[in-house]
Amino acid sequence: MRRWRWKKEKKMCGGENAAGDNLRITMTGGRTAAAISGGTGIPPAHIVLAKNAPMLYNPREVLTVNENIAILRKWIEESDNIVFFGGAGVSTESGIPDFRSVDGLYSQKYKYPPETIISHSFFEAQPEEFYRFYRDKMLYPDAEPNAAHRKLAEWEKAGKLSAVITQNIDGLHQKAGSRNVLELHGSVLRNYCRRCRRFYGIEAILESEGVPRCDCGGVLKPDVVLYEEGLDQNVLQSAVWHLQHADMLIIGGTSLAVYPAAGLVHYFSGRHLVVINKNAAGSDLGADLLLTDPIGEVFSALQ
Ligand code: CNA
Repeated sequence: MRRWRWKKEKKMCGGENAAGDNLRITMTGGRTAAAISGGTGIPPAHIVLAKNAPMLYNPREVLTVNENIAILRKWIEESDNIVFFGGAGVSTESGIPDFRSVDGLYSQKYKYPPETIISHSFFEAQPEEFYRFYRDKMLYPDAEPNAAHRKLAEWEKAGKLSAVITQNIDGLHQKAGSRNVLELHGSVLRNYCRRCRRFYGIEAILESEGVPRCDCGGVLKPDVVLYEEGLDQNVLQSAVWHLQHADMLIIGGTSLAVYPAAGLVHYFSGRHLVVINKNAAGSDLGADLLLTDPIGEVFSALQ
């Protein structure tokens, strides 16, 4: 039912209302239109609740992009315990491809599927092939944070955001200035010797050929959670704690297809759930606000 609704909404997404505004985003949630509109300057008649799905066919009653940004801005102003949960889509506007978009890594052809190559058993069996793919497709040392990374860091500094929970392994949140970053899947910036546990930076991988080795002769392994490997329990526990205590959760740029990470969002029970994703991922979470614009553009509009 929700997917059906989403498709109908997507149909609406390309249209225009009577005033010629672009209509691309739809409200859902348990509040009344009057409650949502309060303080945003948006007439309640412009607010569509999911339970009134047929109304989506009336373009005059669908929110414009700017109206949704106004609501998001108001909620952010009111919040002092925002948690952001993100994935690879947060960094596509920094030039790092994601996995599951049409032009993502999974759509390209390799000898083995990417999820096979970046698995624990593949690393053990064929480390040279692993590192060939890894150097070619997973390392972006020159990537810079975009507006989304920067805004999240700003909110943390201002005491509005308590944690960034990320599935990303690119270190861009920290590069933007975020401090409490819970890296569910580790980081390509850290690598360790499997024999003596000495840590190395990304240069050790970039400047070596074949299978990189420690001075002691041990094989280096990225501090990244490969498929078939478990997540760090401390990071998981901290993520659960922050989600349980948040008053607002923004989920952005993730297909929510990788578990157990994706299941964590269900620990949130605060006031506002916002999903920002270019495709339908997350549309079944019952979000209060669903935005389908590129996340960097959304965060830029919040400046
Ligand atoms: P995914 O499965 O590739 O999903 C990405 C999602 O983001 C898709 O639903 C896209 O529609 C959406 N998306 C893409 N660009 C944007 C954008 N600009 N604005 C809004 N939405 C966008 O990636 P997930 O993170 O969900 O999957 C988890 C994997 C991906 C983790 O294990 C990561 O380590 C892994 N990964 C990380 C990176 C990185 O660190 N930058 C890059 C590629 C893959």
